[in-house]
Formats: sequence, C-alpha cells, structure tokens
Amino acid sequence: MKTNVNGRTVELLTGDITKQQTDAIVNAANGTLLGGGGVDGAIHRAAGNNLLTACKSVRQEKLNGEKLPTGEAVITDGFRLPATYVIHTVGPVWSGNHQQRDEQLLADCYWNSLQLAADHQATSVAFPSIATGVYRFPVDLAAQVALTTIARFLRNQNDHDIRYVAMVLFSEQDYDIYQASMEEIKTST
Ligand code: AR6
Repeated sequence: MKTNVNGRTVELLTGDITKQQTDAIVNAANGTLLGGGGVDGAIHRAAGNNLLTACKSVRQEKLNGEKLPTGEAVITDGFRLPATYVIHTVGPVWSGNHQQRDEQLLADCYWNSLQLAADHQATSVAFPSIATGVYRFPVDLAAQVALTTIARFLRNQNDHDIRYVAMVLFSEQDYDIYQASMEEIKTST
C-alpha cells in the first residue's frame, strides 16, 4: 500500500529489510550497538563483520564509549547490504507503565532516523517495525506512532532529498495492522 505525503511516497511492504535497495535502512538496535537478535541480528549477518567494527568505532568516537540512548540514532555504512547506510536507533522497552513517555521515545526514533538520513542526502529510507519484537511495544500503537511521525517529518521538513519511505513489515499480520493505521490517518487528516 502506498500513500502520498507532501509529494513524497510512503509505502507499506512485507519482506526482509536486509534486501531493501533504499539508500538507508534503519536498524532496531540496542544501546550497545554490538548486535543482537531479531532484525538487528539479520542486519549484522547480511552486512558482514565490518558493520560490527563500524559500530564499535561509533561507540568510541561519537558516544565516548557510552551506550546509544533510547530514541537517538547513529549512522554507519551498509557494507555488504544493498543499502548504502544503516541507521541504528534504539526503541523503548515497553512496560505498559509509561505509555506517553514510550510513545514519545518511539516517535524520536523515527524522527531522528529521518533527520540523519536527510543529513546524509539519502533519497530513500526503509524502516522495520521498531520496538515491536523483543521490546514488546504493542503493534497497533507503534503503527500509529511510526506513520504519524513519518508524515509529520515529510510535511514539516522540506530541506532534504527524501522522496520515499518504506515500512518493511515482517508478517502479514503486522502489515494488516499498519495498513489499518494508515487508512485511519488518511481519513482523519
Ligand atoms: N526484516 C524486517 N523486519 C524484521 C526482520 C527482518 N529481517 N527480522 C525481524 N523483523 P526486534 P525490537 C521484525 O525484536 O523489538 C534485538 O535483539 C520483527 O518481526 O528485531 O526493537 C536488538 O539487539 C519485529 O516486527 O526489535 C535489541 O536488543 C520488528 O522487526 C532488541 O532486539 C522488531 O523486532 C530490539 O527489540
């Protein structure tokens, strides 16, 4: 499913983000940037070991050895991936007790990733469904946050080259939830 926001395309797809040919793909990482399971593991396997080396350099050089805080984003090359760049961001771990804070942190993941892609002259960006796997963020709420934040960025930020944003969903079930959310947003705006 595709929609148009301020002359740019937002598309929902099912598939594997490591196969996307966008300029940048986004990784749902953890603060260590050292890899993990889920989409993070898949991206590291497909990119090859140079990605881990690059992540370690980012930790040292950009983060003074500290972890990447939740909601923030950093960028590396894509190495063996079709994508030129990998943008690593850390979603909130859902507890159910801090819904507003966690929604804001998830929105920050999307916004900061798009800003970093824009800063690197990317024309296309693909996201996985950040925080809805191991971090247990409810998919319907995550879909709303993801799609409204992407739309807000594309409407409000004009000084960039991003023409295409994809949400790459890993199951038909997630796709259906994102599709329902996109339809709701389209009819309410
Ligand atoms: N392509 C697209 N989506 C995928 C792929 C793939 N190849 N593989 C999994 N997904 P998760 P999180 C989906 O758990 O919740 C890691 O260990 C998956 O079905 O990868 O942000 C990190 O190191 C789900 O819909 O990320 C962190 O420790 C979505 O990607 C932690 O997990 C996100 O699930 C981050 O947890």
